Amino acid sequence: MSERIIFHQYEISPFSEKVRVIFGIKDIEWYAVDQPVIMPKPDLVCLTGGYRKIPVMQIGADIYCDSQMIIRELDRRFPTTTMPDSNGLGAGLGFWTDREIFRANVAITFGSIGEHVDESFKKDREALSGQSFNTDEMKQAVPVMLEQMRAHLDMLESQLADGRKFLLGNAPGIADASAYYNIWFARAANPNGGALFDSFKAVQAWELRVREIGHGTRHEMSNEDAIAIAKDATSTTVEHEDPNEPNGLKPGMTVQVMADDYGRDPIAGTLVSSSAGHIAIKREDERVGEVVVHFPRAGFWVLPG
Ligand SMILES: N[C@@H](CCC(=O)N[C@@H](CS)C(=O)NCC(=O)O)C(=O)O
Repeated sequence: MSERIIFHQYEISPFSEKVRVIFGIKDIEWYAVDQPVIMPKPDLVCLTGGYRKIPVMQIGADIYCDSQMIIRELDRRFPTTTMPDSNGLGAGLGFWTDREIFRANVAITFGSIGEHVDESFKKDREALSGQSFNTDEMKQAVPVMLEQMRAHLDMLESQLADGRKFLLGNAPGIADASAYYNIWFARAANPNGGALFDSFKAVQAWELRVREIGHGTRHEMSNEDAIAIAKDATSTTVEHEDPNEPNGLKPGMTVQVMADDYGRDPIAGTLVSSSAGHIAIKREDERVGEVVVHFPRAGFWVLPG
C-alpha cells in the first residue's frame, strides 16, 4: 500500500505538468493530491518541513521535492530503456527550460493576463520570490520577453527540423516533458498564449505528439489519506555516506537545505544519504511522524544546521 505514487500538485501548475508527462511516458499509476495554489499549505509543509513549492512526490514516508528530484526517483524506480535522456542530459536541460524559458514565459503570461490576477496571488508570489509581482512592469517587459521566448522556441524548431518525432530522437524523454510544459502553460493560463507558436510548425506538431502521450493512470487522493499513509509508513531510504562530499557532509549531521532561486525557506533535518545528485534528510512532525525528505543538489544549497 505504501508503494503508491502520491503526487501533491494542482492542475494549472507548470512543473506538475512536466512530471505528469513523465508519468505518461513511463505509464505510471499515480494518486493526485490537490494542494492550494497559494499559502497556507498546512497539509503539504507538514510533509516537507517547510518546502512549499509544487510538485512534491510522496512514496510512503519518503518525500521528494522539486521536479528534478521527482523525475530522478521515478527513473530509478521505473527505468525506461527507450527514454533518450535521464538524470544526465534530461536534468541538465531542465535548467534551460525551468529557468530561462520559464522566466520569459511567466513574464509574457502574467504581463498579458495581469488584470485578471488576484491580489492574494500577487502577494503570495511576492513573498515566494522576494520581488515585487507587478503585472504593469511585466506588461512592459512583454515585448523584450517575446523576443526571448521566440529565440528559445526557434531552438526547439531547429532541433525538430529533421523530422524527428521528439527532441532527442524517436522516443520521448525528459527534454520533451520539460520543454512541453512551458507551451502547455502558455496556452492554459493565457487565452492568447497560443499566438506565440503560430510560426513554429514543427513545434506545434511535436506539441500534439507530447500531448497524446497522456499522463499515465491517475487516481485522486485526499490530503488526510496522504498524511495517514506517511504516518503509517517507514522510510525505505538506506543510509549512505558519500566519501567525495566536498564539504565533509556525513549521515547524522544536522543540515538545512534551501532552493537557490525562489521559495528559499530552509528545511532542517538530519542527513541520511547524499551524493552529487541528491540529499535526503530525516525529520519529524507531529502529524506525519518521521519522514525522509529528498532534494536534488543542483539548484539547492546545503548549509550547516
Ligand atoms: N524547481 C522547482 C520549481 C517548482 C515551482 O516553481 N513550482 C511552482 C508551481 S508550478 C510553485 O510552487 N509556485 C508557488 C506555489 O505553488 O506555491 C521544480 O522543478 O519543481
